[in-house]
Amino acid sequence: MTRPNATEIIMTGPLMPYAADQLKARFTVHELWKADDRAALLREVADRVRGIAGGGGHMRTDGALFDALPKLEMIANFGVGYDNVDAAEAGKRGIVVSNTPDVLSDEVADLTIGLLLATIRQLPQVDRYLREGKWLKGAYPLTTSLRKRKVGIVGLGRIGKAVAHRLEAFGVPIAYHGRSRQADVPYRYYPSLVEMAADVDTLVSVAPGGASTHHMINAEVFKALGPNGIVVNVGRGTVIDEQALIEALKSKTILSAGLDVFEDEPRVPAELIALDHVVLLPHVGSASVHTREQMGQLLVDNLFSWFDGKGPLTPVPETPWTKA
Ligand code: NAP
Ligand code: 8YV
Repeated sequence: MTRPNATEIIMTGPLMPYAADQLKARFTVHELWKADDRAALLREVADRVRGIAGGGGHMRTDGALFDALPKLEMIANFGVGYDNVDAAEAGKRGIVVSNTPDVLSDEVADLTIGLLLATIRQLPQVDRYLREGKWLKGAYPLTTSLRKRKVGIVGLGRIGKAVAHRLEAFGVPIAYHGRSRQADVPYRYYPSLVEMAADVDTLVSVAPGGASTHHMINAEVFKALGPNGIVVNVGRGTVIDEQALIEALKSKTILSAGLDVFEDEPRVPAELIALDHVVLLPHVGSASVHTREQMGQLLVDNLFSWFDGKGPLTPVPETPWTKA
């Protein structure tokens, strides 16, 4: 709906009504993904649009879109990961990008522990076994265990730390890999991912997407992890070389994997789906009503704060903002 004299923004894809309704109450919102001719809509609104509300599963927000929207001031991303936004290019053009950190960390960490245990104790497979009436013919085979495992976390950030905190209660040794050693964390730091993989048997990746992490978990890492190895990925699919993972699972170079994220979502390779010794989730790490509402509210609050002249609440590091 057009609101007289209201600031105009674009939504690049659907947002939950909880957030979308608040945006529509204040702004004139152009729903780009609904337009039959997106280029024509962009031409029509080019000189008026000052903000974008977008999200992980939406269209890529990059230089081509910035070119089309010369008055663009701010992009509010629905999600803490913003690899779908060219934030470096936005920064060069003075466009601010915000994301939704912290409000989802506990939810994603809970899911990560669930996925880790489901993978190790084969919970979906065990459930299928019972439903298929196989228990009547005999007990399910014994599984591997979290006991005696050593866990290496790839990306010990906000969510990685929440995962590590939970794992402490399970009594397993914890190590981490990132670009730098962190002061004040009690876990062993590995500057080399391959060396960490060789010393642990369970990798949990919570690293962001983008060029610097692309395929960092690859054939060499799987070989180092070894035949008892389990890989859990809740960060971004592009961090794992998916084809190398499929080969490693088929050849039993590693034991199993639990994945919430994939290289080309929502498309998951048929070869992966065909494997029974993996647990696959459709990117549901933050997908509870409670947490999605928190994320939606933070997106809305960022846009409102910006257009109230108070700056963004949670800008990404590539577009820092200081009050003039
Ligand atoms: P964060 O606090 O920024 O943590 C990211 C961590 O990754 C940091 O510890 C960083 O450490 C490390 N890292 C970054 N680049 C790296 C590189 N090139 N090599 C090695 N380590 C690197 O972010 P967060 O809030 O924890 O979120 C992490 C990611 O989780 C998001 O970006 C998103 O992709 C994903 N996520 C997924 C879901 C889901 O539903 N599955 C939900 C929320 C978030 P250094 O700086 O020391 O390298
Ligand atoms: C969301 C996520 O599912 O925050 C992130 O980085 O991956 C998830 O919380 C996603 O961003 C929504 O599109």
